[in-house]
Amino acid sequence: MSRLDYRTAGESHGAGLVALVEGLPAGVRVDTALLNAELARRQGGYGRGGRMKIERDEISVLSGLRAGVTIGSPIVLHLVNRDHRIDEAPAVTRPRPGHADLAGSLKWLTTDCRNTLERASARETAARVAAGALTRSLLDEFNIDIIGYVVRIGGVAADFDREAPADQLRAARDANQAYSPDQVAAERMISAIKQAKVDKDTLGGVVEVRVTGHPPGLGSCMRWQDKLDGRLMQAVGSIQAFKAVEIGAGFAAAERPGSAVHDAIDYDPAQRDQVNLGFVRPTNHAGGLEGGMTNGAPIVVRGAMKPISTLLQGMDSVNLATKKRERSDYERSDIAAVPAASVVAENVVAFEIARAFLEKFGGDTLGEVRAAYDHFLKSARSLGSDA
Ligand code: EPS
Repeated sequence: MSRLDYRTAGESHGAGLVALVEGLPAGVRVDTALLNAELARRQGGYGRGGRMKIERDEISVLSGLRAGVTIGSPIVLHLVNRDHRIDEAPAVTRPRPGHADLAGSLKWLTTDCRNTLERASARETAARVAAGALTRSLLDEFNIDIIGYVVRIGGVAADFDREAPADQLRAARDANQAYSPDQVAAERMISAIKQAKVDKDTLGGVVEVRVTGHPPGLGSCMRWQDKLDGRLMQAVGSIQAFKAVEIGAGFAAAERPGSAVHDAIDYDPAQRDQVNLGFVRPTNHAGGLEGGMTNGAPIVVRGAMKPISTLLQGMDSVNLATKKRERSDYERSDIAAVPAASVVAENVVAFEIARAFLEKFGGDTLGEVRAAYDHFLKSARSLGSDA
């Protein structure tokens, strides 16, 4: 039985993208409609450029399923690039500050940034969304819910009840093109993106992901590699253009005394049958993770995305062929991709939660996973004695 893992391949203007997923147990019915819905959401959101009018990301499953159900073999997910023109695409010799152009050209010893940008491009996130969305079919079996949304674009911040039920948050998020649960802020975010376009500029923002319904004990404090907070930070921090990741109170926790940061522990026997096993926390500054392990509270992860690095106005740069000062190259691009990035964040978090879930409850078949999960909850509930 292999550990749940995935790899991606594909260039932005190559023939297509592939995600190879290993380690899902046999017996999981895969909802390809859900995969396609997540891919469509990633293509959307206000601020996207012309490319998304060309592409129509629809998944083909090349292996790993029989009649829509996993059989334990590696699963290959394939997406076609309609804008396939990598061999004809022009050289890019004036690196765009903020993009991978300069660092990659120096690394791979070329004056043409295209080799790097083709892979560094956020097009690759479609494959990551496909892999993450695939694991939702497993997570759904255990009522684990994951939602990602936008909490800031540029200077506009959202304000809403984060503790609202996930379905309510999802309906509010899906009611606007900023993918933010705050409708008023969403309108202002869209205006800010429109203004950035007029200014030939771009905008970044902050996305947040909430996980609920998962049991305590995912991740481990025993090896640094297994700490789930660090793994979520890598999953989110490795999304193209992300520059910071916070869990729970994050950076704000460093400014407050311990008594105002740590979440008191209470026990409510009425909640014993819920996944928190009855252990109630009046606050959740820890973002659901203590010691690199889930503690039964919702997981809250935030990621900050810098503005898109391709500017219509260009920026000061240097032509790599001549070493002369010139404005950076312009490649067709998005003005803001923060809404799309919230979909990516949601699905990379899903993958990491599924991986941690299978580390604790893994088996070759879904039935074995369910038995391990039920056994754990039963044992955890019988710890100590109720007052
Ligand atoms: C990107 C540039 C644009 C974006 C692209 C990311 O692509 P193009 O150069 O073809 O216009 O649309 O994002 C995607 C293709 C996508 O699927 O998200 C870049 O340089 O990072």
